[in-house]
Amino acid sequence: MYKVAILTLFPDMFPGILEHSITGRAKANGLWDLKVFDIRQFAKDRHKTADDSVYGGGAGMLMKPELVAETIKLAKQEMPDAKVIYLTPTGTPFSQKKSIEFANLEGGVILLCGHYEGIDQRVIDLYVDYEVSIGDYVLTGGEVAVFPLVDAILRNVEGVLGNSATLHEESFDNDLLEYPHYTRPVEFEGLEVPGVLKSGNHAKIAQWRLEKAIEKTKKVRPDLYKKYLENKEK
Ligand code: 6GU
Repeated sequence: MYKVAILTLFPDMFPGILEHSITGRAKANGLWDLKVFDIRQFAKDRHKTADDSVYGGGAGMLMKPELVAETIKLAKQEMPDAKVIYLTPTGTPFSQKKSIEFANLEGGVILLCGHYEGIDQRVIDLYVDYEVSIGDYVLTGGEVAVFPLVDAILRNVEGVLGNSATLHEESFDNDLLEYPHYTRPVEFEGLEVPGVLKSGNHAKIAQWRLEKAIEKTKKVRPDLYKKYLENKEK
């Protein structure tokens, strides 16, 4: 069973969407497990303060380091071999490749959701194994980012997708976006299904799909297309 721990100031947000659809079914089937840890539980004062001001001045607050550290230590008691991943806009970009790497972590993942301006650097230095961002935009907190991150990881966990989809080619394999898909009817609002897809000629279909994948990638993701060309030469 793949183990996920989420460390957050907003435990009520979970399991949320992870309880639905494919990830929800996989959880019900015992393929993965979620434990949510409330960082605020370690707050000492009557107001349960979880933030503090930043040394050197400036706007914004930081999560109190001792609360974050205590929560990580508690999660590690249950998952001693897990890696700690801190979700922050200043992290390494998350990717399909990273999602596979994280899915293969035997000890599971402890996901730390950042809030306010983030966390004290010493907590990162002492406890964090990976810092990841889900894209070049700023979210209100790591909780929002942890849903797509966990979903993308779980797709790579044995059994989650069922056997039908596992060996299926998909976007970001070999640095190409996927080709377009069609279903019935043959004609829809004046547009026809490309003839080759109805030909039954599997070599021709594969060739057409590759061409379309290249065309699409070149148009919407020139950066990825460049990578594809570079890797193809090797
Ligand atoms: Cl992981 N957290 C926040 N707060 N903003 C982000 C992000 C994470 N990834 C992109 N933007």
